[in-house]
Amino acid sequence: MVQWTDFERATIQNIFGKMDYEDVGPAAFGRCLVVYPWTQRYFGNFGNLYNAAAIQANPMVAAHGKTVLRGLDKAVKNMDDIKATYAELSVLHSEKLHVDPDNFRLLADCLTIVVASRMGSDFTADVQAAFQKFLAVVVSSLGRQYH
Ligand code: HNI
Repeated sequence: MVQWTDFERATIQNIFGKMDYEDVGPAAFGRCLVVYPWTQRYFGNFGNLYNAAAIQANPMVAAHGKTVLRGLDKAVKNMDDIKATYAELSVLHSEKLHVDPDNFRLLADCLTIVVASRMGSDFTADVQAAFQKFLAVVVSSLGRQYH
C-alpha cells in the first residue's frame, strides 16, 4: 500500500483542484499522439490525425483527453486505494482495448509536461516529485490486470 505525506496529498488535490480539464486534457493527450505516433493506432476511428495541427484541432482527441482526466479524478478521490479503483479500467485497457501498458507512462509524461508548463515556477521539484509519484501509482495500477 502506498503511503502519502500530507504535502503529497495536498499537492495532488491542489493540482487537480485548479486544473482546467478543457485545456490540459486535450493538450496532454494530443501531445502524446504527436510525440509517440504509435499511440495513434488505438484511435483509428478518430478521423484526421495527420499532423500536430490536425491532432490539436480534432474534437475526438479533445473529448478523449477530458475522459482521461476524469479517469484520473477517480484516483485523486481514492488516493489510498488506487489499485482497486482502477481494477476495472485496467481490465478494459488490457482485455478489450489491447493497449500496450508501456503507453501509460508516455501519456503520464506528457501530462507532467503540460501541467509544468501551465504552473510555471509553482511547479517546484517537490511538487514534481509528488505529481510523478501519483502518476507512477496510476500507471502501475492501470497495468495491474495485464498478464
Ligand atoms: Ni485510456 C478509454 C482512462 C491511458 C487508450 N481510457 C479510456 C476511458 C478512460 C481511460 C476513463 C473510458 C473508459 C470507458 O469508456 O469506460 N486511459 C485512461 C487513463 C490513462 C489512459 C487514466 C492513463 C493515464 N488509454 C491510455 C493510453 C492509451 C489508451 C496510453 C493508448 C495509447 N483508452 C484508450 C482507448 C480507449 C480508452 C483506445 C477507448 C476510446 C474510445 O472512445 O473508444
